[in-house]
Amino acid sequence: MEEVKQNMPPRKEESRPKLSYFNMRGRAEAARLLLTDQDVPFDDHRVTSMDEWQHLQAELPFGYLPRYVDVSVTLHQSQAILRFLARKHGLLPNSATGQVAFDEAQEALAEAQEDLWRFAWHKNYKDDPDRYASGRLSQILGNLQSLFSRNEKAYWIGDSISHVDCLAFVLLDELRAFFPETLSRFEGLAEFHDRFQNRPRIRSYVDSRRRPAVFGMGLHGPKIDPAARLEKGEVFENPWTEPVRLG
Ligand SMILES: N[C@@H](CCC(=O)N[C@@H](CS)C(=O)NCC(=O)O)C(=O)O
Repeated sequence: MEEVKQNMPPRKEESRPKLSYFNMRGRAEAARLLLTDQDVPFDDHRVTSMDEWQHLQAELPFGYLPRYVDVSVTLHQSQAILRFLARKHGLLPNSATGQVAFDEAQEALAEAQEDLWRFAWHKNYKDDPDRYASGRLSQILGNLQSLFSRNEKAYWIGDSISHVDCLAFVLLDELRAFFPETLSRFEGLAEFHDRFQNRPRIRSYVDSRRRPAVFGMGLHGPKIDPAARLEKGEVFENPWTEPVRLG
């Protein structure tokens, strides 16, 4: 029985990776972008109800999404998923020393992302966004711009696209939506954002309705992309609240 199974080609749905998350960009978006840019078909599974979430959560080792499953691995933790995808699709150099610059940049970007997301959970955060923009956010972006300009290329690290570029785009794109003036002061980062967005497969994803309209959740509910093309009556279905009307 086993032998027969080994000689059979994998069924199509088995060979297709599955990325599970919610109907938001959040911690899954960089992986979605990487798979999209590399032209890898995948099942973009989005949990939209409490019932489904409770069942799935019981299977998860850390109780959180995203989860990535393919024929060889089942993986949790968004940064580990990204690194795995980069290795699997040949976007990382082989040597340990060649990889450290990617790791350093990935960690710096992930830290910046966490900071931005935490900001949206601060009490009264909507009252004084300028203080965050001109203080902490500008300091973070200054450091990131120095890191980016060290490479003197179109990419964050190395000579071609990597998971680090996908992660950077997710961060900068949320800034494009909520802190456009701050982003425009960091010209190198703003140019990177526009260049990345114009990669053909990324462009068609960004312009499509497959892309979630919601960045993530904050204290006041879903953070909606002001540039999203919403249909009249469109709702954001999620496990935590009643469906939220977007359009
Ligand atoms: N360190 C984890 C954190 C994962 C995480 O916090 N996931 C959140 C969504 S962003 C989640 O699953 N929340 C579900 C809930 O709390 O009900 C990662 O980066 O993957």
